[in-house]
Amino acid sequence: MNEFVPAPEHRFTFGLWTVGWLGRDPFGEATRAPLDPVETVHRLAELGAYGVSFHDDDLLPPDAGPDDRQARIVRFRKALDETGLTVPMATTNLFTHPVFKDGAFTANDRDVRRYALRKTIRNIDLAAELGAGVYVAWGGREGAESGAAKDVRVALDRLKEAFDLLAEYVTEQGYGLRFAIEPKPNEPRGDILLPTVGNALAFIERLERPEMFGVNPEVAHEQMAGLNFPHSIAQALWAGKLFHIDLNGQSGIKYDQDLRFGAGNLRQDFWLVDLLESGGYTGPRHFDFKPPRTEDMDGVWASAAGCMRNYLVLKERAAAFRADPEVKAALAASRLDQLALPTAEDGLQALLADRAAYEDFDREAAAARGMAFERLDQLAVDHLLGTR
Ligand code: DIG
Ligand code: MN
Ligand code: MN
Repeated sequence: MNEFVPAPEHRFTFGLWTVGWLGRDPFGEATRAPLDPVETVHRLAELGAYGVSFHDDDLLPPDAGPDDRQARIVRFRKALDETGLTVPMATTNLFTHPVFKDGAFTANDRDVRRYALRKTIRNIDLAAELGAGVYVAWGGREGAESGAAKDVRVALDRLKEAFDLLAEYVTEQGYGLRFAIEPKPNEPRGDILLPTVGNALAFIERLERPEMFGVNPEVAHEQMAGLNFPHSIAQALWAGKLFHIDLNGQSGIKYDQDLRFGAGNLRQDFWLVDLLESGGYTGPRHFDFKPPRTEDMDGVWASAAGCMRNYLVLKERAAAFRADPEVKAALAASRLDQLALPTAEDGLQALLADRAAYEDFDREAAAARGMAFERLDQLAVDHLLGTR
């Protein structure tokens, strides 16, 4: 079957660190050799990707001298020019080096926090130079394993201070960059600050320039907390704060699996793609996944191709669901059109005076109505399974 062929118009992007993951985990050594970012750019272009994203350290060894740094940037830009791939997003590695063992922006040691800010600012300059529109901040080490080790209120003061400074810098430089905070509940810290989309949205509202900040939700991270990822995305969209997204797969409440997209909770993936394709999100469909350490390089590229194929299959299945006349009838039978009606567009006084809303309301009759959700959901399952 020749359909579901990825193309740049689909805006699929991958982190250099994903297909470049060496396969090292807490229980085993690397199973793959390092991947040259230039090869990654060419291979992803061949697969139909639109762009790549990177942490500073993925592209530039932290101790690279100025000449080496510049040569690597020139090689990377040449590959981008040759393939037409873009760099919509960049981010900072504030979690690998031991210096960040107690965090970066919320490390107890003030000098570590100042180093983390300067490391971030240095990569913001490169991100702007490469045309990125979004700068992601994943606070993987911002957190604690024990109660007295981190006064969370004070840590949030430091986190606010860091983001306010970064926003001040981007504004002063005139960069067209916005920030996307990426929540995660735990791992590698016992508990990570800003654990869910909800926490991040609430935090953003307390910043000095909240309009410069949105979220970068990741499928596996919300699902690790047992949450419904499409619901998290719906609230981010509702708040106008879905600035970026990390797509991957997760099967239940366990360690962060970072499976290829479509290999985890397929029902939530179906509703996610339905929402992304109808909810006005125009950003990259970014994959932040780890090809299992069982795979050789052929397996890595098959895994990357699978991310995009699964998205395109779900996109087609969701569109077919929405176009199905029986689905439209089933949505009406479940009164989704009524949900879209304001409850009291006639205002408070009219509501208080409306006897049908309380004094004459037939509660038993209303309670007796069936919602017809099962028939509606079975239609969705049939479309997901391709049996309609
Ligand atoms: C992990 O899910 C994090 C890091 O890989 C990176 O900082 C971020 C970018 O999408 N996701
Ligand atoms: Mn993850
Ligand atoms: Mn991620």
